[in-house]
Amino acid sequence: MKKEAVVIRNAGSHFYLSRLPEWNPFPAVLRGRVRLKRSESTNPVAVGDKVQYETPDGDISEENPAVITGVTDRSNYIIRRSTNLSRQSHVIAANLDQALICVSLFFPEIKLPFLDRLLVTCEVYKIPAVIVLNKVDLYRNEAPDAVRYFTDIYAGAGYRVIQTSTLTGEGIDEVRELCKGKLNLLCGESGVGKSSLIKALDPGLSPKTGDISEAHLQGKHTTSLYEMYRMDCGGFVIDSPGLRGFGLVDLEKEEIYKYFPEMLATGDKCRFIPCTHTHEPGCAVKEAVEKREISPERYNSYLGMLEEDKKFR
Ligand SMILES: Nc1nc2c(ncn2[C@@H]2O[C@H](COP(=O)(O)OP(=O)(O)O)[C@@H](O)[C@H]2O)c(=O)[nH]1
Ligand SMILES: [Mg+2]
Ligand SMILES: [Zn+2]
Repeated sequence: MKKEAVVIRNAGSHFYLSRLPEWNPFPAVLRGRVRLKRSESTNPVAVGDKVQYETPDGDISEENPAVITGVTDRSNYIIRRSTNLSRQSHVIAANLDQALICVSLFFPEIKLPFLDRLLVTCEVYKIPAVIVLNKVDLYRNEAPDAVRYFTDIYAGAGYRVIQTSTLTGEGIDEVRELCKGKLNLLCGESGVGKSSLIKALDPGLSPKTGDISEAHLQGKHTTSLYEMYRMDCGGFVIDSPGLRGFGLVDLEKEEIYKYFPEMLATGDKCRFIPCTHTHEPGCAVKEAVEKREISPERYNSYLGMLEEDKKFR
């Protein structure tokens, strides 16, 4: 009988598997054939993948790991480009129920185009996304307008925004409630508090936090660690390193606007179809931006993606 499990940890070519929803982590390696079959990405197997495996003779250990022999088709997955200039992709996680996109307005200062790219990626792969606005203890009193402005943009685009502080515990119950019974990916820039959030959601867990050199360590020679945690509340969460180069591979230029939910409806009303929503007369999207029904920031991110798209073709 084939044995099946889920990948719960991936660092380079090292894996941990577990049966879910049980939790019995054990080490595993990849059989070469699996590697070749899925060579379009730099990692053929990612956290969240359902895999088939064989057990070795004797007890499973780091020195005597299980062997992954196959991967079940994914219901969805999120990828990034391996490097800024390559078309090769790296699978971050697979089979997700929800993405929690962690941001902070300051410390580090938010980069809206980066957030929008994450959101578009989730839309492309039909993964429901929630924005976790963390560290509000640091700036909400000092910059209430910035908080309101941000929330208006993203609530206006149709996203749920939850204000949290892992320091005061604000908003943590709400996030935990959303995580129950789901496989959640926690993503966002380095330093916004992703690992701290996991600790706050379940104090029994201890992902590494506060490593300020994390971004710097993400160079070519270090291996990024993706790790799933089982939370007390009955949900699972994948911690990811600060992600850059979140790429959209194979997205037609004419399609990009469809992954901005607030542009999707408006984009049908343009005079010319297809419309790139840049220079065409009678463009309903541009009119909506002028009327501020669509936020100029989101539109700006859209334009940035169009530009970037050109570079990769
Ligand atoms: N003031 C404040 N600091 C936080 C909060 N959440 C995380 N931090 C701090 O931000 C730094 C980065 O946190 P970490 O969880 O490692 O971020 P990650 O890189 O996204 O995983 C650490 O020094 C945390 O103590 C928060 O809600 N409020
Ligand atoms: Mg972290
Ligand atoms: Zn248009």
